[in-house]
Order: sequence, then C-alpha cells, then structure tokens
Amino acid sequence: MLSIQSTEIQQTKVKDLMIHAEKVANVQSQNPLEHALLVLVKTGYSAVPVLDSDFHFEGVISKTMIIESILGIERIEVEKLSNLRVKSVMEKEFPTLNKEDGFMQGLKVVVDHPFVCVVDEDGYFDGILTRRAILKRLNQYLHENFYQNEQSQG
Ligand code: 4BW
Repeated sequence: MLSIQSTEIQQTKVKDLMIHAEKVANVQSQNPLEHALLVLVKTGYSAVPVLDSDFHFEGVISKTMIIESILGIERIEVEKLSNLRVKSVMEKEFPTLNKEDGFMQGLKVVVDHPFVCVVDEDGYFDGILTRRAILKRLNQYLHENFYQNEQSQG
C-alpha cells in the first residue's frame, strides 16, 4: 500500500517549491484597474497577488473580477477602468502559507486555489506556491517510490 508517512516528501517545505517574490508578477492595491488589467493581459496570468506599497500581501485580483466590476446593465463600462482602484475589486479572503510550512499544508490549499501567497510573520510577501509546483513534486515522489516498486514487482 502507498504510504506518505515519514518520507522525504513530508520534509519538503513550501520554501523548497515556491516562486520567489522577485519573479512573481504583482500589482499594488492603489493602482487603477486599468493597470491591473494590463499586467494580467501582458503576463498571460489569470490572477496575480495584490500588495501594498511596503510589499505586504493584501489580496488577489483576476481578469474575471475586473470584467465583472465594469459590467453595466447594457454595456461594458470601460471608463470605470481608470476610476476604480484595485483595492475596491480584489478578493481579500485568500489563504496564505508561511515558507516553513510543509508539503502537505501546501497540497491541501492548492486543491481549491491555483496558487497561494507565501507571507512572513509580519505579512510581507515572500512569493507564491503554485498548483504546478505541488503536482510536479508529487509526480516525482510517486515515480520514485511507487511506480518503480510496481515495475520491479511486475
Ligand atoms: O507564463 C507562463 N509560463 C509558464 N511556464 N506556465 C504558464 C504561464 N502562464 C500560465 N501557465 C500555465 C501554468 O501551468 O497555466 C497554468 C494556469 O495559469 P493561470 O494561474 O491560470 O494564469 C499555470 O499553472 P501554475 O504554474 O500552477 O500557476 C497557477 C497560477 O499561479 C496561475 C497564475 O494565476 C499564478 N502564477 C503562476 N506563476 C506566476 C503567477 N502569478 C504571477 N507571477 C508568476 N510568475
């Protein structure tokens, strides 16, 4: 039977898998929506973290949130893009991790979220843990510890 008890995967920490802050596209909460939409379209990401001017994590903004916020009854109110700020549209209730958290904590949160922000004790943004990084590590673990055993038995 496959057991994930006391294995090296349990010793893997969020800090071993995360994308560091300097490589993560982000926007500031005071930016106009127009800027956030430009960042999302240019980078190709569906959603990115929102930070304050001191690099504290504040929330997440997505293309869908932006489009919904400018939907009028009969038309898309494009002029709102320059009037509204990211802060008024972003999702604030978003789980976070600490870089010392373990693999299993990361696995649990990426079931419901494509990425999770990693913050320190003071709320400073350290980076993100993506679903891709978790799945890649899990895939490596399964191949090293499960499929190889199956092949040698068969
Ligand atoms: O530009 C890209 N490069 C690569 N190598 N893969 C990409 C890129 N854009 C999308 N992808 C792939 C990844 O597998 O599509 C998946 C979904 O992207 P998303 O959500 O809907 O834009 C990606 O899956 P993932 O790597 O597990 O990333 C999950 C989510 O994390 C992304 C995006 O919202 C966020 N993200 C990932 N890398 C980021 C980032 N946000 C800001 N900066 C980054 N560097």
